[in-house]
Amino acid sequence: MQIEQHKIDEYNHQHIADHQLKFGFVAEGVKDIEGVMKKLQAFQIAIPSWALGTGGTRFGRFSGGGEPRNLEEKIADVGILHALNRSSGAISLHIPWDIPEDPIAVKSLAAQHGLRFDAVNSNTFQDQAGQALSYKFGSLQHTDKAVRRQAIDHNIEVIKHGEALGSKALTVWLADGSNFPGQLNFRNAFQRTLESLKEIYAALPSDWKLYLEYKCCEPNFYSTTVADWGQSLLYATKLGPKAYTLVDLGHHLPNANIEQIVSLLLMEGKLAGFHFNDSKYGDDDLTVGSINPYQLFLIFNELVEGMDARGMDHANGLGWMIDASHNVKDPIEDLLQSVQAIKIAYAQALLVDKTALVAAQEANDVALTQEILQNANRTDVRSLVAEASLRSGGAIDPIAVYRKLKVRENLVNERGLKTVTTGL
Ligand SMILES: [Mn+2]
Repeated sequence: MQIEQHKIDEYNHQHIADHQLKFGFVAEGVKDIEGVMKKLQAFQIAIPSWALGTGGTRFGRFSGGGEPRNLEEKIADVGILHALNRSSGAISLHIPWDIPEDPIAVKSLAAQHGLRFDAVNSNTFQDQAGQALSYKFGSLQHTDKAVRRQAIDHNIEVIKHGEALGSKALTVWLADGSNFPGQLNFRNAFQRTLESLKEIYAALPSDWKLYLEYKCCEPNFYSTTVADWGQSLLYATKLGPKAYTLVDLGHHLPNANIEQIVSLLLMEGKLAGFHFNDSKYGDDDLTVGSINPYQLFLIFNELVEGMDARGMDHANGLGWMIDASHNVKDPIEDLLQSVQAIKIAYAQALLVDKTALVAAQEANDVALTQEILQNANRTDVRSLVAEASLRSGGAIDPIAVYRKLKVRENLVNERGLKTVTTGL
């Protein structure tokens, strides 16, 4: 289904008075409200193709109804999201779960929904049906050169799919590592992985980037061959200027200071971008902002400060993507909540009084630095995010419209109750 613009406008019209009251109150305290609005409107977050189906755990999956059955229906779902919030204008494909059979048709379908294709993601963390060699003991790190060759070729094939759709980056996340002490020679694993990555890097088109994602543990429980930002940065530095470190919020050891990692990667010009999610225990893949919204704000504060220091465009300077699983919610509602949380944190970061903060930092006025940050963080910016959506043709309250228009019920009618999303 496609959401008709007049239905969004109708909802907005009914709630405009209340919205304007709230917006006017907050906007009055913002120095450059029009500048903030422009930045909020421009900021787009890519939706991964695997997030449109209900996620699960290794113990089970409880699917909802009306899940997209193919790539075309996944694009339609991102189209629904984008129509509602005007902030989800890109889709990130996972290969081989979503191989575009007819790239020209797929590209034009996406364009009809106002969507572009973000980074493409390869998959060497599982064996596909009919695959010649197994990734049981790793892919790019494997002791057997033939397995490494297969994994390299897969990544090059993913680049080709991405090229046909207009993507500009390849995201590599490796499950490679070891489950038990002694299983792996760490240096050999690193060197083999580096050699494999060099071949993939050499196949990148000139205007492409390689995003190397790290993860501290899981699925391997003893060591991971790209385990943390230091290791990812080491690979990225050895590979060259087109290689960058990708930060996934759920891929750190507990209590890691992610905002500091972000700050230093930005300083070095090696930050690729983000996979947004939230977690309490590990790689929980929960809705962005559902557990620790203050950390998200602190991360955005570093992002804004670091990007401004380098003169980068906030909307296009880095890759922004959600990577979450929402295993008991309607995926579309969950994604609307995630995008909302990201825009709230971004808006709050834009409100930080930078001049005052720098002065307080230089004067070692610790209490004042905290006051300045929390003053921005404690501002209720929801009406600013709503106004940005409204000005771009989206809904003041995307989830309310989604429910009012009974989108999920319509999707169940169209697709059926027991549909299964490819890849899950
Ligand atoms: Mn990720």
